[in-house]
Amino acid sequence: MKNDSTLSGNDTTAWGRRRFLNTAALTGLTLGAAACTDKQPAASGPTAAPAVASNAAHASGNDTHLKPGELDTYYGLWSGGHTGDMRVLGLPSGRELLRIPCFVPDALVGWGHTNESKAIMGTKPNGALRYTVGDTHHTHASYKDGNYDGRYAWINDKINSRIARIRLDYFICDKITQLPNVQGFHGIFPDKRDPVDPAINYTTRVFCGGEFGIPLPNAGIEDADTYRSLFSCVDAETMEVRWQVLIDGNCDLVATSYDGKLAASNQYNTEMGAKYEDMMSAERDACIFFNIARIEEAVKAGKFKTIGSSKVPVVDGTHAANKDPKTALTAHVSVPKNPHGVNASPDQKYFICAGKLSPTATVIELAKVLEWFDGTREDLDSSIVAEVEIGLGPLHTAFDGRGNAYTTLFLDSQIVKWNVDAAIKFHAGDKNAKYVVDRLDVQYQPGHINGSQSETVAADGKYLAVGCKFSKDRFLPVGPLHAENEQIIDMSGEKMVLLADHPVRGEPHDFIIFKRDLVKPKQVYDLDDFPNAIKDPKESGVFRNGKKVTVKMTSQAPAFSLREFKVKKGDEVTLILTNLDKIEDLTHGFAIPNHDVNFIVNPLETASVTFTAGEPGVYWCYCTHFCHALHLEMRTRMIVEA
Ligand code: CUK
Ligand code: CUA
Ligand code: CA
Repeated sequence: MKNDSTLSGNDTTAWGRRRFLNTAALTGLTLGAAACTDKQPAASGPTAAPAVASNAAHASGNDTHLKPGELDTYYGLWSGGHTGDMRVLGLPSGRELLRIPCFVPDALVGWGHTNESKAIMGTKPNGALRYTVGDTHHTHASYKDGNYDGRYAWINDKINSRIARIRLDYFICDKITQLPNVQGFHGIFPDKRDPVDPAINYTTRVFCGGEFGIPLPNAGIEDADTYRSLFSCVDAETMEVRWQVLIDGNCDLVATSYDGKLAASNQYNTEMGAKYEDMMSAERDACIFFNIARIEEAVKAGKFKTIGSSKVPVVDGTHAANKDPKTALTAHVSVPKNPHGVNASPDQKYFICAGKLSPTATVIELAKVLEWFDGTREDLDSSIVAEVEIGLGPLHTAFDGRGNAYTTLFLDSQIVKWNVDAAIKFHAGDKNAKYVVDRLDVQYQPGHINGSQSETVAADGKYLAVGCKFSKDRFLPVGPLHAENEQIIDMSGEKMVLLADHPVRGEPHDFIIFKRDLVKPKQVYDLDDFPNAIKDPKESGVFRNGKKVTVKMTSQAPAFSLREFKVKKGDEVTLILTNLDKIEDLTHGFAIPNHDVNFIVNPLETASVTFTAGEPGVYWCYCTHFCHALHLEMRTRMIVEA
């Protein structure tokens, strides 16, 4: 079935024996990973095709090779994975433009070192950072009228259940919130409008899926059968947790409807197993739907409890409490075997769950789920309008705005392009409906996929990016840790065309791609944004209050306002630096030898650090960011006296 675009929906015999991934197929999955050591690429063994072979011949002319000085037409926001940051890419070139630190300290910016960033990241009573590791998976941006509005993006930290907000005017993280009573916060998705108030046609909530069940409250070791997880709603503006929903099973990825009424999460562990064998014991799991308006009514009516020391209202979304559709807060649509990924189609009608351990994609019609909540549809599972076989190990789905879905097949190392309407017809009994349009081998083992503007009403079907977990032979070997392979695909034609490979540091997971004119980045700060700004170099100086010393300084190329400053050994020194240069791109740095201090100040930015003055001596504080012909001369002396 490799790259066999002739294999269509009615070709069921080819699929029969692969209907479900059982123990044997799971062995295949293990082999897939082990196959990295072989010459042969994993699982289904696609051969490495020449990367850009057919590009020149392709009619669309989509080209990833920009001329020097030429700008990209799209932004990509990429999750940074283990580095705990968000990466900003230009597309279609795939050039990395920026890393925005969030959850993990960053040496360029001084993130996790400046007082301002520490306040956002959170500290222990002794002033040290609460966490220095992160694991980001999913990033999504704020919406207005079904398209990105360029205000915010959000990103999750799976390890410590934190959500970070990125301001898309300055491309900085400005708030981080930790979700109470959640472990393994995985899926994240903003709502697209308010379910009740039509005037609120933009994002005001961000939904967060809790993946790991834990004792609630998490005190002592209890029987794993009693573990539960929570679905959380965070206020997009205040970043406070508004409410949580207690559920059976788990949450994984999250999707939201365009009308604001529904959010959903795929559930792979409806068994509530504590071991993987248990987690895959059932043939079907679920996609859980949350009725947002009803949940908020229940919270308003006081129908909630709280857990442990958290004050966040928790409503009951478990099966037992939600049997009556007319009052139910949640609904569970049956989906085959350990689904991974749930994605909202840009025509606003469907959510698509990928099967992972089943070779199928399940198409759920949202209007029918709403009918169940209204009491006019008895059988909730009849909201499934298609459940079609697409290939082995389906994970995530993107869209082109022309009715086609593009799903990654982890085990087959392929992207399958399939037509949603044709799949619905096939499911309804028209065995001549050919829903598989094209297949493309990718290198190798793809996870997330996304198209330009894919998860908006403005899906434009130009570029597709796919995050391949294994790169194997695609790049120069650099020891045991391979780069991952992010591939760019031209999706504008009937057939997909692979345009380029890009090595990336692991492990990005998810990303979004949107038109460049949707954001209006600012390149110079406003002095008034910083309450501690030193607006005039004349305010500079050393101000002592017992053992606490404040050093106020400004920078203007090629000098700091203080050419030297004196402190005493053991002083608690807070140094405040305002960059009074207001020219675009004129950033200064500030490093103090042997004091673990290094940070930058962008044009008209103020940042501060607090440290203890060390052994008596002279310490040359220098500018670490090339700013001027006299950059190397841009220094000041910290004189530490006994
Ligand atoms: S999960 Cu990584 S490939 Cu965290 Cu979005 Cu599917
Ligand atoms: Cu200032 Cu370099
Ligand atoms: Ca399962």
